[in-house]
Amino acid sequence: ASQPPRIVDLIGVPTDVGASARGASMGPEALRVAGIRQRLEAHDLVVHDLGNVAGPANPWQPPVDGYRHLDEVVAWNQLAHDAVHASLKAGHLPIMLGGDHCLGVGSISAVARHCREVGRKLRVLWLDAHADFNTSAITPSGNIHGMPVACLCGLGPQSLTGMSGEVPAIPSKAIRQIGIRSVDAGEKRLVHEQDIEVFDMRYIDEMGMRHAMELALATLDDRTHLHVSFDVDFLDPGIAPGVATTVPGGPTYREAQLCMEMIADTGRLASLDVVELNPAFDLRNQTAELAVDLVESLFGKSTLMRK
Ligand code: NNH
Ligand code: MN
Ligand code: MN
Ligand code: MN
Repeated sequence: ASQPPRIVDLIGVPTDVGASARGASMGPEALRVAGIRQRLEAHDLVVHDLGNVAGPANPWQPPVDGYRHLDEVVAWNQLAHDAVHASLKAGHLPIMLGGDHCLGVGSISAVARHCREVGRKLRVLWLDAHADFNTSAITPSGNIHGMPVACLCGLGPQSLTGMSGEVPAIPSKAIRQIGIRSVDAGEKRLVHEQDIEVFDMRYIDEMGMRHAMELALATLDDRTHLHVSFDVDFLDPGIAPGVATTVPGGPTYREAQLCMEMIADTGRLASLDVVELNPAFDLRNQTAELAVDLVESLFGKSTLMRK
């Protein structure tokens, strides 16, 4: 089997329609200002910055039937889906610069479709403080950024669940969630029902990030496409204040670095989302700079020991 592609496509998807705080739409530009392109180029990657896709404005409305801005979320996800799929089809490695995490539906359904087309297995690592497994019936907010994993597993509106051409887009057993520490009551029941493999903060406290990642990355082989969906609120708010939905008690700087380095060591990373960065909450772009630092580690930044 082939090595992962070394041409990286940066795809900006400036949304905040899936959230109830404005500002994640400024995420792509903040990541560019923090030097994401240059930092990747320093690792012998060829970087194509494709700019931002252009979708509908945020109508800033309350939820309807359990969904806030469903039409706009579908439109933006279709754009994300098409851009990510085109990048994969070209043999490139797409990095989707969000935008809020509703975009995980478009991005990962494109990855799932691509994997079906080329006969690869899929592993999705969901790095997040939240499980993102709500449905319209149980959501406390109506915010679709709290629903993408459920949608990918076939629970949600057809306009989102069907985007890859098959429902569910991915089997729940393809998913590993890491860093979870905020799960709503109804959501918790669904995560158990779907048997999602979760390495929550309690697990990381007791067993360590190293052991969690060893298990999350177990059984990858050279036919596996590894996708990382990196919600920046995964990180402890003390080091990453630039998100709208901070939850205390997240991974430290070193734990986050180890997580990324262990992913890099697999050599299987083939697509990435960086989402929920919200410059309106950030301090002097520090969270964007940290996210870029961690992305660099995902692509193999390492100390002398492992060079
Ligand atoms: N669980 C909450 C909700 O569904 C919060 C989701 N917010 C996130 N998810 N940032 O990653 O509204
Ligand atoms: Mn999320
Ligand atoms: Mn989150
Ligand atoms: Mn280096």
